[in-house]
Amino acid sequence: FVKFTLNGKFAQATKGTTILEACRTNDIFVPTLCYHPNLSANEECNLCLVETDRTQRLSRACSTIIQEGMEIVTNSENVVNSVKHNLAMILAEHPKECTTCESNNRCELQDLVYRFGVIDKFPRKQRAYIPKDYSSPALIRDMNKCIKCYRCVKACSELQGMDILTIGPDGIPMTPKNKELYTTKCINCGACSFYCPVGAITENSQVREVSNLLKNKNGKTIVFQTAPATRVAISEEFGMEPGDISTGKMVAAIRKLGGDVVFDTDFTADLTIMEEGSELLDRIKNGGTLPMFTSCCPGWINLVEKDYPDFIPNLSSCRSPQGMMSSLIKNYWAERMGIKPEDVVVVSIMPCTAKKDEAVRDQLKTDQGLQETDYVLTTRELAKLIKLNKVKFASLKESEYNNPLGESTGAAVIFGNTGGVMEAALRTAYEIALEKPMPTLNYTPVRGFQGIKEATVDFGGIDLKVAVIHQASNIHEYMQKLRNGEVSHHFVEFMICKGGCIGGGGEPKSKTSDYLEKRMKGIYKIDDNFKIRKSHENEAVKQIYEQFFEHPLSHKSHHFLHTHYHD
Ligand code: HC0
Ligand code: SF4
Repeated sequence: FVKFTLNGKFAQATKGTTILEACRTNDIFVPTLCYHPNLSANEECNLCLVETDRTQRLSRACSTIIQEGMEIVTNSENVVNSVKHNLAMILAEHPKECTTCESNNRCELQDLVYRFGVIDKFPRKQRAYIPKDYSSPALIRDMNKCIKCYRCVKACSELQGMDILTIGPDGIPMTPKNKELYTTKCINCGACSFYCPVGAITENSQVREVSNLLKNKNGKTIVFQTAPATRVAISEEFGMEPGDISTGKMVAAIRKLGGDVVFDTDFTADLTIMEEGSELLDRIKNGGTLPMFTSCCPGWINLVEKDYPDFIPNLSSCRSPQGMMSSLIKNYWAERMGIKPEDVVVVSIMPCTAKKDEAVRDQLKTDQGLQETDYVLTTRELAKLIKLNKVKFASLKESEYNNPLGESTGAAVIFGNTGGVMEAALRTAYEIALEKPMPTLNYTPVRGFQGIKEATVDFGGIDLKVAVIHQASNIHEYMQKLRNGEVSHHFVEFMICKGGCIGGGGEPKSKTSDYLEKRMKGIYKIDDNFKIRKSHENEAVKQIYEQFFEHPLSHKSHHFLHTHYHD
């Protein structure tokens, strides 16, 4: 331990602690823009200034290690004036477009400028205009708003191992050869947008379109679907804790906004297990390509298509649950309801920016050429829509999903956590193959935050070898090992974001250090409380097979629930 004083009060911390970490533990506010606890420190923004001795010399709190006996002052006039000066310099280069900026009200620069009462005193420093990049359906880049904190660069390289963004000659992050994002090897994961403190990289928002649609329906029926991971994260936008379960309030809010029908993507997560589990057993029995890879994460699909096209045959042919749900709504449900598919608009609520990209895939259109998922709003965007309409989320009375496509199980909701698809698949595949339930439903070897998890399940005669990988940097490591023949598995689950969908690039930008753990716990709590925790026991799933698909992997399921990929 080292002992020191913090604004005159005695404190202690373990050796090696930075001043910034100690301030945060002691609830002392220190302004930062380039710092994020999940990324390495880079000393770019010059805002975390503190005095560390009795002179007025300033140090950066993010990179200064506390020494025994240090006298740290964070609130002197000298510190405050220096922070204000540095903020004013950043502001001089920043476009004043707050009122129309996607990041308005969640912008870290805006917060600090307000908090310190910074006056926009310097003459505008004109930077050469950089054309906005609207190429991606998932993300928009307006690098004129960049404050050179490089959190996007670090998210892309340190967390995702993608290295799409590098620091350009003018100090602004750039894509390879300055190409439009969509034409690079970017997988649209949205990690860059999640970590951007301002509005330089944001989700390609469809809030206005959906808002207008809900106000002026023009005879259309608006059908929503909500992904597993949204229900434990949206709460954070309304002052509740990460992991607080808001399923019923989220459904109620959507109804209040004008949504006509609300289905649960969890229903098609159960359906995915039926199809994908059967596909796995079929591949094992009939010598199909192994290991089979899960196919529900659209960032992962982009990565295979762009970086590992030789592994396309390993991908399950199942559409993602989002894709299956939209297909069911337009091709099955609409007809049953006597509504023309062109009069149905599907709005999908996802924790993920890459789902916006998945939605526009050519393969995911109806036979008549209609896009099946019309709009994708991230969890952040749904929260914005709710706030714009002044819906009092926290006090809403809970509402239930519509049926039959709103019925689900505990197996479906755990899709939102890394390892969840695997655990759900094992619960069903084991029981179908061995005609007895798995000894334990909570299959812990595939749970938790370890980057690469491996397990062997005794599948009555064969040892089924499975692996679960999350976060793109770990995926690169695994794929290298697979190429080199250093690993061998039957079935592998891949999720591009850390923690799985709960850590999606479109989730609320929570600042606590434990938000992922809390969201993960929230998901497992929902599963624990479900009466039915296995996909094949979902009555509505059984019914849809009886009435329409007949059996998994039938001709009809192939047509409506499966897909193919680009190489
Ligand atoms: Fe996921 Fe999904 S679980 S990818 O992580 O499979 O986005 O939440 O909706 O589609 O269900 C995301 C989350 C989904 C899909 C489901 C899968
Ligand atoms: Fe990198 Fe993901 Fe951002 Fe693309 S979306 S630039 S891969 S962090």
